[in-house]
Amino acid sequence: MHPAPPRTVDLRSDTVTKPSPAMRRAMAEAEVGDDVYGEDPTVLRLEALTAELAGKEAGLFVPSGTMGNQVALAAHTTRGVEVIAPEGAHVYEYELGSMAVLAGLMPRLVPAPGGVPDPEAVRGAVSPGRHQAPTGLVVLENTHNKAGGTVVPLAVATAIGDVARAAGVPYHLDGARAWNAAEALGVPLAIVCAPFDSVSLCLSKGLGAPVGSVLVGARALIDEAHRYRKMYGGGMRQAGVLAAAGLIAVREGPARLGDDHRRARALAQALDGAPGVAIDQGRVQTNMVYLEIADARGFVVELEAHGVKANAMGARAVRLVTHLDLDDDDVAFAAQAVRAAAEAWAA
Ligand code: TLP
Repeated sequence: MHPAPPRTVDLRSDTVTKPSPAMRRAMAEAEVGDDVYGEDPTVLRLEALTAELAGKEAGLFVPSGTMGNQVALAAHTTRGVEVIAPEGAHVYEYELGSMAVLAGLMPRLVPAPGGVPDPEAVRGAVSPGRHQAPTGLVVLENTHNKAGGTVVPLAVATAIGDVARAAGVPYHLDGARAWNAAEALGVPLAIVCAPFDSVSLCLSKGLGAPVGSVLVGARALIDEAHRYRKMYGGGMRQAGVLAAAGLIAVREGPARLGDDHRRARALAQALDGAPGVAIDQGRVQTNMVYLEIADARGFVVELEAHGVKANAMGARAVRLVTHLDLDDDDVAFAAQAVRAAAEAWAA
């Protein structure tokens, strides 16, 4: 039996953050209307601002990153086509088969070492569609969650876009953490989004909003996605109470993502050489640290007993994520607690 840990630091995800007092105030005071009629001024402001920052024509506020991806996938395609995506993609691994269930789409995964597919592998995966399902869409993820929060280089994202264009199919970015990619690359968000026809951007991850994502793209695509948002149950009526927090997240969140990245690096370095744990330091590029360890689920239980909450992301992978609700002291505590858990585990 372990004694109770002195405190608990939650590193399960950057989704666990609580809205700030300023967000709660803005939510209470938000100007609202019925967003299904396009009449919520706060939602419209959030959509316009996010689209502008991403360098796209229009935006659509949706309840989650999953819905942002799924309305985009449906709006870009017809039933019975293939969607090319990198291995480990969230749209394949963690969206409960929704592309198949909701839109009749079939995923075709391409290898993506470190989260980065080879454009030639994407070219090779394009199906002409005589006896096979034709390719209908290419998807990329930046940063790539399951590969370690890794950043896809701009040249690769552009080259894959060229492949998609040559094949005559649209190109979607799961940009749940595109702002993290922009921070790591030292470029504005619009540069990360430039090669894509649509991008789903999450406000409820590193930016700290309690709820919501914005899908951005050309007006016609966003109009079609609006239809699917309603079909999928995402017509939220007086959603300005949520968009008000989202506006603060978009205005103030990106500037502090560098702190999360610095803390993830510090955590990874502090854990270097911990017994039984391997860390690919080269993949610690944004706000995630992946530990490779035998029996990830068992180790997560051990970690919790030492005061750290983490997620197992596979049989041998434990993910630690830095976020807005942590400070340097929390990260130092977590580093020491993870090391102690690894020592207890190895003993
Ligand atoms: N990812 C969650 C889990 O589902 C794994 C997390 O804690 O990281 N795209 C990417 C790349 C994501 O990481 C996530 C969330 C989503 C889409 C979906 O966002 P939500 O949870 O808002 O539907």
